[in-house]
Amino acid sequence: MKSAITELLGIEYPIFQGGMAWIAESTLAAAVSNAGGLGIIAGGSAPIDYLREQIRRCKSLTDKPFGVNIMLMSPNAEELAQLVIDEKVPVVTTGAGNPGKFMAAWKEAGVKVIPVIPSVGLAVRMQRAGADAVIAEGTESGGHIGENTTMCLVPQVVDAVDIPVIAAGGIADGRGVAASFMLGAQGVQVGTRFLAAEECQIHPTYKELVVKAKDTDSIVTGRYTGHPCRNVRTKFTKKLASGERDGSLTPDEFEQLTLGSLRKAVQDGNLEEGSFLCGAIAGMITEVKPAKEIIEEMFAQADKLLGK
Ligand code: TUI
Repeated sequence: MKSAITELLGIEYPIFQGGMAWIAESTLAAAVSNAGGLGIIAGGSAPIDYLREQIRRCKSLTDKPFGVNIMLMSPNAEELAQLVIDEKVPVVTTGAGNPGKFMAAWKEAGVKVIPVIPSVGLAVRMQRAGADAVIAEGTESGGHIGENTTMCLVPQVVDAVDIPVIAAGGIADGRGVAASFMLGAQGVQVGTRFLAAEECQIHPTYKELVVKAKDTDSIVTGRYTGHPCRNVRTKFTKKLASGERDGSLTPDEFEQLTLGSLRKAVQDGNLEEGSFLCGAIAGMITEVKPAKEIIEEMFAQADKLLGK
């Protein structure tokens, strides 16, 4: 399926695997790239030596393009911004902030830069700063989220910029892909569906939570800290949500409780203290499959719906 994004990046399917912190490592990224999408290694707040090793491992597992996501709130963002240049990573996506100060260096090094944006204003600023495309991410996404929905945000961003727009948030099958294209997007970014990819290295408890989730099983916590986050509804996240609602947890206490909670979910499957980030579409996901099957099924369905 050709689009401005497959042309820009030299990939077969216009799909990015989300750069999910603690989750998106080289095995998953290489599987997605080998299947014709764009696999992405998450920088998160991981040490630079680990990320260098992950980038090199990904290169050894695939000769296809892949990307690195830089979470701009990470203390390592600056070092990682340089690492992707040194390692000649072809594509960078960014999240949780404005990557403006890194843009000139990336452009000069020939890195394709594709920021995640939660608003039209930031999309326009990113286009002006030289972004090659933007990922318009709706509040349906897992993890750290903006306020606007994919359905409302994508067409408004498409109208406001001339560069290609990738839709993200709530997309997990061919219907979501087709809908995104109808809104004017040239590609999609998918996170939650890849949590249930065979190659995804998260704890089995995490995969089971995603596969068993119903439509009402995602919950947003932490609005009052300024960092709202969508997770699987568990005893832990229900406790956070009620502490936030009734004031029994101060924002500081909330931050203390959630410190390290993503690692506890991903590595330990810890239901008592872990934050299992997931998108609002988790309820639609019922099976663990190889990344290649996920992608091929998604685009076969989208092609049919789009009348190709
Ligand atoms: O970044 C994400 N999702 C994430 S990051 C993450 S790890 C984390 N750890 C601690 C605190 C917060 C997160 C888990 N999930 N998605 C991309 C995304 N970017 N969503 C929203 C934004 C965003 C928000 C504000 C992008 C730019 C932005 O700019 C504000 C500005 O500076 O103008």
